[in-house]
Amino acid sequence: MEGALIARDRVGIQDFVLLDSHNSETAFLDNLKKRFTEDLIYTYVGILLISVNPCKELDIYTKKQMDLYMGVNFFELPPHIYALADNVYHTMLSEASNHFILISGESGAGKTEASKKILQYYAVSCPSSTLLDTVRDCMLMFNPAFGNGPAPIGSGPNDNSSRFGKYMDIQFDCQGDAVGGHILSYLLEKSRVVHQNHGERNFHIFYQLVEGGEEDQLRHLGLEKDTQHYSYLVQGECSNVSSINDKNDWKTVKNALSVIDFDASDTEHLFGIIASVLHLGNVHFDGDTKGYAILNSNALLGIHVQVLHEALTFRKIEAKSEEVLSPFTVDLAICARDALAKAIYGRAFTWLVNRINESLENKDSERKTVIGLLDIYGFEVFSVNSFEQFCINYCNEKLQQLFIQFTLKSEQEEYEAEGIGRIRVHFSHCFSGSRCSSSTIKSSDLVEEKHRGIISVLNEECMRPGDATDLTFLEKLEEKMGNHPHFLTHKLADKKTRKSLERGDFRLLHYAGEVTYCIVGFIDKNNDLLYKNIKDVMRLSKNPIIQECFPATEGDSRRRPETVATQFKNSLLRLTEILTAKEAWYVRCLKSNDNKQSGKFDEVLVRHQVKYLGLMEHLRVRRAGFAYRRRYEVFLQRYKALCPATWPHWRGVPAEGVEKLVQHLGYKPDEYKMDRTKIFIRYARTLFATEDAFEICKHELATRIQAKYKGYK
Ligand code: AD9
Ligand code: MG
Repeated sequence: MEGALIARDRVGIQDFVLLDSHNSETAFLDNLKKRFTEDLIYTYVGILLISVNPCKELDIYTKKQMDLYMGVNFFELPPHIYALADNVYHTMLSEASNHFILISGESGAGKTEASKKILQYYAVSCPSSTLLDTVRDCMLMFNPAFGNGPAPIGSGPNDNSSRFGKYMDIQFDCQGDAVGGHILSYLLEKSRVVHQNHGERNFHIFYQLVEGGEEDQLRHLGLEKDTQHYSYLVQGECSNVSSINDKNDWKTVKNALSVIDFDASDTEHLFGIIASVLHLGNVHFDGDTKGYAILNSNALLGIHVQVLHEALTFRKIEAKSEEVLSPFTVDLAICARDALAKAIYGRAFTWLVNRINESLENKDSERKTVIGLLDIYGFEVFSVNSFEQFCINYCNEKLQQLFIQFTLKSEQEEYEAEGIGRIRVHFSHCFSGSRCSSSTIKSSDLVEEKHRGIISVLNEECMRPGDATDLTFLEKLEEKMGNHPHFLTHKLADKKTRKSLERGDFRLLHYAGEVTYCIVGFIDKNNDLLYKNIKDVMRLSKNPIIQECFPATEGDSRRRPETVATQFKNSLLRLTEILTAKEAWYVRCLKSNDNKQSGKFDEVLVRHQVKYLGLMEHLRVRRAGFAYRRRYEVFLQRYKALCPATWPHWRGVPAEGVEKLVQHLGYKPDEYKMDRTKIFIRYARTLFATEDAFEICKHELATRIQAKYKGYK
């Protein structure tokens, strides 16, 4: 296993715990780089997997590779995402416990690719995998088509940037068959539907439909076969991306829809919605003599043009028992139109997630265990950062905290529970406190604190429609956060820093670095309001999906809907609860360079990620503690052949068998500790020596059996 492998490994060390130069960042980076140059993109820190984006296709995801990793012990083969996936699966089965794999890293680092690889592995390796095929097909379609779009150029572009977060459960029965699945989606970046910055595309599905849709279908939907014709598709001046083939992807989408039992009419209705959004984008308003808006388009969504006209150009105000219509200016009508387009897409997206969940639902009530996969949008720093980046980065900050809490806490708890004592490691870099003296101040507190946090202040401003503007929100922030070391604005900055800040900006110091947010749109995006009469009108649509998306009950509710930031904060709280109840595994994805250039290892960029992801600290925890731990049963099962007292069977208590075994092997007292359920081995070399002995023993056994067999012949 590892001992033998280390010698065999071509380049570098495959587990950082074994690195000679203790805790040196330079040695850490050297090792990563060495391996990266040899296309060895995976490296372990104990059981944490680091993956460096190769920015090119590698020949390591074949069926043959999958077979190789199936059921093999974690350290027996070179590091691989399949090894991690396999180990999680087998641990789940043998311990009947629940697990999750947290995949993190900044935008473009390879998180979604990693989650796809894990799903593909399970689809091939699990005994009965029909359901997993469905899951995989759904994900291969749903992610890119409905939830992805390229991130802006200049930010380390990712043509397939995830514009929503996703947590997915796969449920297994006690035989290890996948029996169910469930997806939770987080905060879709709806604003992309109506507006794209330079270098961005809208969601891929729009282009796929226009480019790939059959002639009949397009005619039926009233669509032109030309993406340039649609105002919602051309704003980023980036409708064609060389790495994307919309026509082919369209086929994948159609195939996946059939997998989740979409019939012809479902498909027609879904694409009717996609087409309507495109049509809506082309709705223009002229001003009448008084400057009020008049709609100049034909019927949409099966709603009579006159009715839609009224909804998009007037606001209905209920005064006492009367209803008064107040006309919109052209600008307000455009806002109402865009709000409607976003709402339609957003709600249809949620509807589709629910529909996928229905088809993945486990109908059987038998006890099951779960592997969760978390693939969220990575930390983002663009040239202009808005409300979406604010939410995304806050989410990343929360996950980072969770990682630290889990790794540190679980290590400490395990040692304490086993009476091994406490370890102390300071995670100073990974909280957003690297610039200030106290590492306990976190930017997520600054964001989410009750009554005082940024979300609270934003919500308060959103409660004062009419009076509140983005600028009054900024002033309130300055009032409340003025002294916070992680918060800065033009007004609060010193002369030198002030130059880098516009008047409408605020800057936060996150764990991964500083981000400057442009305040424009915060209030509107957080409110995400849709006028009641527009909702009422949508209910008249003949499209059954639209009817489901705009239920009658919603219109009756007088309660103010929760703001977007509050919904997001609450969904992250629930996610934390889901994750805390499971055993954690980590894939930390690193971006090798900012230009998707294959083979380029940008040391400064990687060093920065290693730092803020807390990888050095994680390594320190691993080193300070016991590098390896094994349950007694597992340890005994593997090495029992090395000791006459345990071979071929140990009939007593497993812990005693292990004690006999390690004494026979000559372990020194400081090399290991025995706890309630596991043996802890301090040095990798001890384990490797054992593993080498095992290799020899296996070899001898095989030779002996062969000789015996020959004797019979
Ligand atoms: V974002 O936060 O959603 O913007 P991700 O998800 O971290 O981001 P993604 O998985 O989409 O990044 O990877 C970006 C691109 O890098 C992919 O489209 C691939 O072209 C490339 N990539 C990433 N990982 C691998 C890999 N293991 N092998 C080959 C890869 N290419
Ligand atoms: Mg992604």
